[in-house]
Order: sequence, then C-alpha cells, then structure tokens
Amino acid sequence: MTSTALSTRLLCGNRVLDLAHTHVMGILNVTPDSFSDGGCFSQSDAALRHAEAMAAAGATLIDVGGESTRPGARAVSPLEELERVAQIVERIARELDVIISVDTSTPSVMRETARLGAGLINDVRSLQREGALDAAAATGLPVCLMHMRGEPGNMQDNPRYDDLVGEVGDFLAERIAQCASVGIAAEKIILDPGFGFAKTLQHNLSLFKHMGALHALGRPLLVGVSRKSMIGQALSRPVGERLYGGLALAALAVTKGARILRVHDVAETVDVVRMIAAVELAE
Ligand code: YH5
Repeated sequence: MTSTALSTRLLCGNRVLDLAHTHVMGILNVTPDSFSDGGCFSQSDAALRHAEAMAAAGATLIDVGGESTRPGARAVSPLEELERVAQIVERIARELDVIISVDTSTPSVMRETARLGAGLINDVRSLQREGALDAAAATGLPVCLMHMRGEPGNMQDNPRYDDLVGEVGDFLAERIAQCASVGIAAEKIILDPGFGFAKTLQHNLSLFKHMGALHALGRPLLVGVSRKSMIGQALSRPVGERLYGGLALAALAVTKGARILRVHDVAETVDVVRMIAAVELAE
C-alpha cells in the first residue's frame, strides 16, 4: 500500500506531482504569433496572464513550448527557442503555483529552463536528439517520453504499422532503457502514446481505444488530443469546433487510466476530471 502510494509522487524541481489522481496540463505556446494581439501588453505579459488563467482554472502543470511541431513549420535555432521560452518560464516560476513543463527537444533549452524553474521535460522526440539524454539526466527532472516516428515535417507521410500498440510500446520501452543508461530512473518517466504524431486517423482511434495496454510498461500516461485533427477528422469539425469531441476523449482517457491530460481548454477539462472523481468517490 505505502510503496504504491509513494511511487505515484514525482518530484518536479521544488514541487511534488502526485499521480495518484488525474491532472490537467495547460498548453502555453510561445511561438511568435501566439500572443500578438496588437494590445499594449508585451508577449511575455500576455503569456503570463494566459498561464495565470489556466492555473486559476485548475491546471496543475503548464506546458511551455517555443518550437512549433506542425508539419511545415520553420526550424527554430536553439538560441531562438531559448529566447522564446526563458523569460516566461522564469516569470511563471516566480509568480504562479504550478509545475512548469517545457515542451522541448533541445538540450540547451532543457538545461537552461531547469535552472530557471522548470519542473518537467516534455520531449515529443523522446530525448533522441544528440545530447538530449545527457542534458535531461543532468537536470534531474522527470521526463515525458512520447511516441513519434520520423520528424514533424515527414511523420505523416504514409505511416504504417503491423502491430500499432505493440510497436508504440516497444518504442517507449526502448526509450526507457536509453534513459536508464544515463541514470534517468524509470520512476521519473511519464509515457505518452503521441496522438497525431506519425499516425493516421484510424491509428489514432485504435491507439486511443487500446492505450490501456501501455500500462504494462508500469509508468503513468499523459494524453494530448486537445483540438487535434483526429477530432476534426472523426467529427468533420474545424479547429475552433473541437471542444466537445476533446472533452469526450478526455473523459475516456481518464477511464483508461491517463494521469495527465494536456489541453488548451483547462476549465472545461477540469470539470470533466472532477465529475469523474466525484462519481468514483461515491459508495
Ligand atoms: C502531445 O500529444 N502535442 S504539440 C495540432 C493540433 C492541435 C494541437 C490543430 N506537444 C503533444 O498540441 N507533447 C504537442 O491541431 C505534445 N504530447 C506531448 N507530451 C501539437 C499540438 C497540436 C497539434
């Protein structure tokens, strides 16, 4: 009893993340066009206010990302990526009671943002970039390893799997082993099936349906489907009309055991999580 209870607690810098229950992670994009509302606030003020609103709505984590992983997005230099995220990481760490996750594959960004107060490294490339394993290990922070094949620019070119869930599981198991080789303990790892990354609609739906099988790897799951094209394609909805589909997937993900939901719509998703918890706490 005690050992299971203890193993759900992850030390994220100076904050504890208790994965005995489900958490909502708010998405904070800090690519140049994200907060250019033409107003009199600086980009960093606008981003901080957005982070503040998500924290007030119940996000326990804020995922700060300075690199666009959309197909066709321009490559960003490590320095440019760091300039985008450093100030906002520092300000959130100083002003808000949340765990800062950094959505990055760049070793120097991992090291520097950890120093500025980040609590979690979220790498869609699963620490496969040169130097990323060592950089992540040096921070001592927990890491989220996500399944993807190829690079964002080519990942949607005819993705094929013989055994989708098995191959996603094998990939994540291999990345856990690579982490072990540099001293990142399995206890610090969160796993993510990588919805929308190198997967067709049918792959995404099938992986979602069977994601429970990934619990065999023994680590908590993070799910990111908010506003993604799997909702758009399944429901024929443009990106601005994917909230209800996303909330349905959020509820399903919780029932399938996901412990972190990475979303744009924090308040709505927090209600989903709380409502499920209320029912589960009933006699
Ligand atoms: C993820 O799943 N995704 S960036 C296309 C969209 C909407 C959203 C309009 N970072 C994940 O959020 N990190 C991203 O359609 C992530 N898991 C983890 N761990 C892509 C994104 C998005 C893309």
